[in-house]
Amino acid sequence: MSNHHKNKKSYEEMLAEAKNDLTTGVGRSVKHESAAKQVSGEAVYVDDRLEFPNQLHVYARLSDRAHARITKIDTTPCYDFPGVAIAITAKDVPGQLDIGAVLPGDPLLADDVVEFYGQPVVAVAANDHETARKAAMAAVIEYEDLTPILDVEEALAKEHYVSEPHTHKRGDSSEALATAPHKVTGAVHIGGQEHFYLETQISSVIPTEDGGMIVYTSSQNPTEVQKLVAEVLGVSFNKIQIDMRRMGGGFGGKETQAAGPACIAAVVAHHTGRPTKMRLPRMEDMVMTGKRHPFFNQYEVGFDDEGRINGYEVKLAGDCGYSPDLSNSIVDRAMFHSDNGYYLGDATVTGYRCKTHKVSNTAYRGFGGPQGLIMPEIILDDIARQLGKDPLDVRKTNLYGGEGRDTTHYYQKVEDNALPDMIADLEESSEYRKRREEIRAFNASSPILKKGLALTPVKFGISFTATFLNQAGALVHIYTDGSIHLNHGGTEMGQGLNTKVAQIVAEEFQVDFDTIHITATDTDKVPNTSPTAASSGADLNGKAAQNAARTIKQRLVEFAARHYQVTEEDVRFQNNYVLIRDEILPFAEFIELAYFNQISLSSTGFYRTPKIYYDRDNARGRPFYYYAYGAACAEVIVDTLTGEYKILQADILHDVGASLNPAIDIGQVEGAFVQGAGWLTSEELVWNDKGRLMTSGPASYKIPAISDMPVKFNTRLVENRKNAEDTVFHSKAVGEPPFMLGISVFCAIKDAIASVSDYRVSPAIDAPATPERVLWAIETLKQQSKTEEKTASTETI
Ligand code: MTE
Ligand code: QUE
Ligand code: MOS
Repeated sequence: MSNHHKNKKSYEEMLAEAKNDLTTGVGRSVKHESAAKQVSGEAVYVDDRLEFPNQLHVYARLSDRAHARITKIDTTPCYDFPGVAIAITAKDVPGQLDIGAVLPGDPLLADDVVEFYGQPVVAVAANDHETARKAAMAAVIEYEDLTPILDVEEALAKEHYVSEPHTHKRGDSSEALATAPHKVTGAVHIGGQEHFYLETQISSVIPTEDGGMIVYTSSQNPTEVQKLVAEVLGVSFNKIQIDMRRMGGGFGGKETQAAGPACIAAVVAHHTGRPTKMRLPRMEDMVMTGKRHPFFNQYEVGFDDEGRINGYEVKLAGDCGYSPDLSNSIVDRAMFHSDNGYYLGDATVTGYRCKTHKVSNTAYRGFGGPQGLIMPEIILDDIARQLGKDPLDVRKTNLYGGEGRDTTHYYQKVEDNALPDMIADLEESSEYRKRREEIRAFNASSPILKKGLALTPVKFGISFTATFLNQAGALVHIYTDGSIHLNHGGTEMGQGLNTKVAQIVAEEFQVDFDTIHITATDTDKVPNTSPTAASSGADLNGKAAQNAARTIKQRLVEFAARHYQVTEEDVRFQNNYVLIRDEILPFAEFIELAYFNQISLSSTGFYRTPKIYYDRDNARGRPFYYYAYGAACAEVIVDTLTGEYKILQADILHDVGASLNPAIDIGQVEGAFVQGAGWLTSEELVWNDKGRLMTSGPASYKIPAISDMPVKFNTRLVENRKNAEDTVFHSKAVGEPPFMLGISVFCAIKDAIASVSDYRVSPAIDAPATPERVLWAIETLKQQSKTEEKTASTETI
């Protein structure tokens, strides 16, 4: 045995240390593995990598028509610029042109027709980015205009779809509506959202032997980038290696949209034999890449005197843009969440996937869920105003629970519903009732400034609804110094996935977090991975890594039992030590011993989610392994002369089961809430009548800033409520669910507006509720009140 363990501790010292708990394992607020490096600037993103000799930079020339036939492309003027290596069009793609994620429809470069303003047509590679840009702008592209459809309502009326409508149905909703004591009907536009990740889309490609490529990319879906790069080049998948260390934010925007730049760079590298990088400038990124789907939603809902819903008909029309991308699953998820946490009675929910000549919309935190989930919140507000009740009471009346009221409109049973307790808890801790009275009094005596309050819940289904995606793999090596190399199929986008998975492995081996080196996601290490999406990164990859660790651990236990002539139960891993009945060894020494005894110290791990299934044809099943829950209470103040507003206070209670890392989870909850509030308040996408995106930079597209944070922000995680299902350490997914807590801000703004009509009218307002829209909604209510007053005074004469 080696003798490099110099300052050997005594047996008693080691035993004393081993009695302590590990301080960096599961459930601890270990700091994000990249935090310090991100603050100091040492964290490496794709654009920070050292460039290679002969490196090329690519710029894409985009279509300036929403819908047109290409009649001419001439790239000869591009070559007038010194330093230009190549200008490519669709004709130069050696393999498959289409890079559609699920269904075809997304040509890498436009071929024959363009279908949105901003579609890449020509890509130019040069020695530097600026030369590539100038040369790309010199290409001659001529078009013959075709008629675009730019409006989702028009697409819906014309049945202009990217795929067929689909319905979830329980009971006879039309009969229920016909006999309902009361009804509300309405229609609302819900806006889309730009991802605004800090790092724009980027990929850097190096040609290798045998037609292969190494691709450094900022992608949530390395396996799909591998597949698509292989397909556009016409080579087998095993020639392509993807390396993805971290993203500067993804939010769903790098699930499918990262593939385009990677594939364009790969085609250039294929033709030139030179390393090639494609990084989108912010404006091009905003114009070229898909966003959250805007929706146009219509509803007709019947209810009783208590405000209890008994008939529910909702039509959800997603504006998919020009191609399918992930829209099938996204509109499905909107449909799955059009109940939020409420029992709907007889329900018909139909989803439409409308095709418009705009950029193809894609995944964004919540994946269509938010656009469906907001509907019952809008509807329950309408019901409350009509009945003159507090919206919170109407919400509580409709929660799942009680005899025959525990099954969703897609026939999944809601087990373990945390919402009644959580809402009661938050109602008390936020002093909802007291503040409701104070706000009524304030509004009665404040003619211009009006306050609003709303408490809204979230129930979000966890699992990919495309069931096969619920799988993950991992790879763990232990080296002879006891250090551990960890790799898994998930990707780090700031959400803390690597930190959590490392904590899980640390916990299994009972070693400090620092013992574990987290490495870049790499298709050569873990193959055939699912996108890091659907909030399931830690659930899936955490379990896979745990399984890999347990495989190695079991070998170590068997070895120790043999070697020391003890039973397996005598072998314990505890706080950086291995205890073997009366023996104790530091972890590293034990590993070295195992190595010399020819024990394999490397293993893969795999996990698939149990219990879930879904029959889409009959719209029935258990698509979700479990639900995550949350509730938020928001208070706002609105200036009725300008429509401007501020979030005065937000109180949040969120359920993450047994938290893997409370600090990271609270960060996710607060970040998601603010991002959700931004979606519904200041983030407005505007297109002109030619289909051109007018809000293509931070000057015209307003994401929340620090000054938009709630003045008082109280966030709590539910304590002592483990996930009832057998998830990794009984935790729950956290990434997306709290996004929809931002709906409380939208409802609070509507509450403040409703005060103008003494809460008798439910203001009709589209999302986002920008100051302009708020002002117009207030003006409309004021006009209505005036007309009513006049009528009333005429009557009394
Ligand atoms: N948090 C940060 N900081 N950056 C991100 O890009 N993406 C969100 C969420 N939280 C995101 C984030 C989205 S859309 C998802 S699906 C989850 O993180 C993905 O990670 P997870 O499954 O590991 O939670
Ligand atoms: C949630 C998600 C995704 C999803 C379903 C969800 C997601 C995603 C897909 C998907 C579906 C079919 C495919 C595919 C991906 O479904 O992110 O490659 O063939 O990519 O409920 O987040
Ligand atoms: Mo998140 S929208 O599932 O990437």
